[in-house]
Amino acid sequence: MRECARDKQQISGACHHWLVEGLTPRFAWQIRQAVDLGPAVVAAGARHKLSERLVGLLAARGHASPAALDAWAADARAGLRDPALLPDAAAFVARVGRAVDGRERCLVFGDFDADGLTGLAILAIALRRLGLDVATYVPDRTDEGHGLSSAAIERARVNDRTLIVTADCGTSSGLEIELARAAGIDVLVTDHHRPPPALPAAAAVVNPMRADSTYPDRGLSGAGVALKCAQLLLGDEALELADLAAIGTVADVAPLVGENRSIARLGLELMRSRPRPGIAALLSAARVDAARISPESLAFGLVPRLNAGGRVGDAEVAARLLLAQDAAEAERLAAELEAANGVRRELLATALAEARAAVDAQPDAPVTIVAGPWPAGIIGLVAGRLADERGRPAVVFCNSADPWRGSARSGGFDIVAALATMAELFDRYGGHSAAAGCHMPAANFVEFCRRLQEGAADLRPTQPSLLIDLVVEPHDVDYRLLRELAGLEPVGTANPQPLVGIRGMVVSRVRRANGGHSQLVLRKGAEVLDGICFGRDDLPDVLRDGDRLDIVARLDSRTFGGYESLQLEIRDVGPAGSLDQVAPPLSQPVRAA
Ligand SMILES: [Mn+2]
Repeated sequence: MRECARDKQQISGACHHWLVEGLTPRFAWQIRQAVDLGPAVVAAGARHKLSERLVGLLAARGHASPAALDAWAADARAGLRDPALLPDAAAFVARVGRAVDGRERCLVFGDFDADGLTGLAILAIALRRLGLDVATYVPDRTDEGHGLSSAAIERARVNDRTLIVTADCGTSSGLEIELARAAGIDVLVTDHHRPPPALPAAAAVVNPMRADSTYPDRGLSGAGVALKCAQLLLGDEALELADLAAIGTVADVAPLVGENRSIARLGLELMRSRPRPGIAALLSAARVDAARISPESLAFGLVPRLNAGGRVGDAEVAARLLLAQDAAEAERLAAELEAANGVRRELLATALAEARAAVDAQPDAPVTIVAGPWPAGIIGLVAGRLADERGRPAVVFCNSADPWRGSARSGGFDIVAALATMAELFDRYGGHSAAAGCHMPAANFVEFCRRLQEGAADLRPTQPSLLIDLVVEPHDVDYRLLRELAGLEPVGTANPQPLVGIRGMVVSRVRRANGGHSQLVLRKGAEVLDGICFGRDDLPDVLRDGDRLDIVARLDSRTFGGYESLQLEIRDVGPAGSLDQVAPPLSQPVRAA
């Protein structure tokens, strides 16, 4: 063992220095590959008054040409595409025009999650602005499931509604659309889901994912497609609805690059400056300061509340909230959602505890599979948590009715491809590489477990990783760096929060904080920096004053007692020198254009 220079810090005979070295990072650290900036890129950065460090960060994230930097720095509206390029745009406009001329009554049908609900609100507002009589319909998650439902068609029929417009669904509802046609109802589909081989016989299928689509951006959410349809009808006036589209975009974890970045920028600005009543009520329920609203606060504050109705109560409440015109009504509906969200939280906590207890009995299984009497609206959340915690795929079933409902999360494994190899076990299944769902007769459970575990036998739990944007010395951590990092906003999916690796920070104080977190005071020269490490209550046991650490953190600014100060949101810690041991990228640096 190495000689310890700090005898007084020896603990129960062991040298403390050894303990710090024994502190290994929880994550696999990776450093984003630096790009060799050419003079044209440096010049483009200077033209937009971006610091060279920020240009370097952007280039390493793939914005490595003058054109990409121009697009990044441009006005948000400049990033919007021409909605007329969407497939069936002309048919959509023509059919709505006929409805206006004929004073037809319409029904807007939206999926029960936050993307569908915001898409529904966008379309309902846009169609009403044209003078149409519009009713809305949100299907029940348990009774009706995803896609246009026959109950909605029946509702339209008895109320003499002759046009249905879908939001975030409908591309796979061929049978229901036939039913509607037989009842004399036309359907306009607006959607972003991957289409089946045959498109439905709708009056229009506005979906950028169609095989024949030439739309230049394939990342739109369902609410994003709804916004583009509103643009077709209202022109620039539709951009007042970008707040709703931004929520749907974040809720659907759509990439915040390309057109989605523009939608997010426009929408966040609207929510900061003049939120509509429903959003103002949700922000105050979630205790989100409108001035600090971000994709992250939407994802953690607003989206779970909008989804709560669909999961444990009535999703129509969320639709009415988004459409509410006065503050009093909005507050009442937001309180209803708040109650549903509380129930959702309790159900999730109970289901998670029960599921964890069950899977503890199968520690070595390559896939976590568990069934329990949990609500169908909760099992996807349970599967997501188990996949994260255990670093491997998870499938969670609701077994309270036969067929069972199942929800799967990939944990880095193509789950829908695995389900496809045993399609005969399901009544139905679907999804994408990261998340999938199925309906399965209870009798098939044993066979399902056997085949999925066998198929995944080679899988090993993966150590989650942190991708570091920039490695700096402690004296580089200042407000200037924070401002430059803010140049990457809005951050979210596909444009993540920038992480900074900081070399050799010295621990000045460490203590346990409420809620299983640790608070650290770290020295940089003569000054100190406050840090918080969420979800780690072990640090006070392994760290002592004077220890030298490398840390990976996100920079933030906190206001406390009227003073603003930098704060480090620490994602991981390792002994000093850890950052120098991160393996360099295997490939050669990319040269910028
Ligand atoms: Mn969607």
